[in-house]
Amino acid sequence: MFSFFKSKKNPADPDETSAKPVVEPESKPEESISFASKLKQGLSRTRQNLGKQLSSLFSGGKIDEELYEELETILLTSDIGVNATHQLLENLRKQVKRDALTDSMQLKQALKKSLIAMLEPLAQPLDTTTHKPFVIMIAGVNGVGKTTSIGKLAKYFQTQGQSVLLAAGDTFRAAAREQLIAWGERNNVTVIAPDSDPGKKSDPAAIIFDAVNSAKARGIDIVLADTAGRLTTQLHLMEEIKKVKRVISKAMPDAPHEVLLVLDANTGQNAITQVKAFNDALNVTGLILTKLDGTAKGGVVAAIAGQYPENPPALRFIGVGEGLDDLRPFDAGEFVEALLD
Ligand SMILES: Nc1nc2c(ncn2[C@@H]2O[C@H](COP(=O)(O)OP(=O)(O)OP(=O)(O)O)[C@@H](O)[C@H]2O)c(=O)[nH]1
Ligand SMILES: [Mg+2]
Repeated sequence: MFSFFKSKKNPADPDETSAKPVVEPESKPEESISFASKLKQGLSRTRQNLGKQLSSLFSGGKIDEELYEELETILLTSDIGVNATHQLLENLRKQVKRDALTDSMQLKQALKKSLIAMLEPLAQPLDTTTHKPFVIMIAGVNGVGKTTSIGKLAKYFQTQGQSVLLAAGDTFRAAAREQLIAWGERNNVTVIAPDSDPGKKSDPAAIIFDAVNSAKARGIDIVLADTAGRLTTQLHLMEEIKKVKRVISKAMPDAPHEVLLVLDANTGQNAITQVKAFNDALNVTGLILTKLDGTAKGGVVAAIAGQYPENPPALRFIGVGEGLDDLRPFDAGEFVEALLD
């Protein structure tokens, strides 16, 4: 059975490290547009596509089997997935019966209600006050938005009054170190990064181990640990990230306190495969869904919910752009409003 519960840690020896703190210049003010309107704008392609089909379907007339069948087709082609589509239809039929709905015009509100009911269990905010430092490990396939999300999270937690330290645990990609340092500079936070000498090989587990110890010494509230992107089929890299997690627990027994899997909304149904593989390897405790701006695949949120009706994963944050303010905790009502108008 699938589980989003936190794992028991296996001990492992921390490696030697060449980690160094990198200190911060000034941060720049960012212009802010309301997140709800960004989300709405971001989901406009999904909304237009889905909305147009739904409004012609819900334009009045009898609620019959033919209508349910058409609705099924529309939902399936919006990346909502088979499981979620069937759950939504079942819920809709119940509402139609219970409330004695007779006209298809009444179905839009009923569908919204079903969708909110389905997505609500995903909205489980992250409580970072249970440990100090609260260690968050970020994982996911290549290019999904891990490092960018760390930058945004650093800003988010700081606005909540928490101090943050970043660990540049992606020692694989040459530019990754600089990318994280740049996010650290924008947020005015310390980054623990490997030696910049390209001749020196550095170990991601060791960097993060050092970062956790450094955060303990400095009394920092939250450690955000970046990791290199990896495909779920690269088994040696999946083993490597398991080791990273084990080594973190050597620096602090309960850590990491949160394992966040980052998913790109554009991947559609493949996101489900990624959730399964990373959860098998790491016991994922939360998800971030990025790039909801400019995607026609916003329905993947429902697909995730539909996949685990008994044990819904925690969708902690959603990302709607590349700016510092473009990440927020997931809110089912806000999301459905943006998706369906
Ligand atoms: N439009 C948009 N772009 C995003 C979002 N999040 C990340 N990106 C972009 O996606 C690209 C990849 O982001 P990264 O943060 O480098 O992704 P990563 O997962 O760290 O990549 P690797 O470390 O190479 O695996 C960058 O160009 C980001 O600006 C988002 O919510 N919306
Ligand atoms: Mg990265």
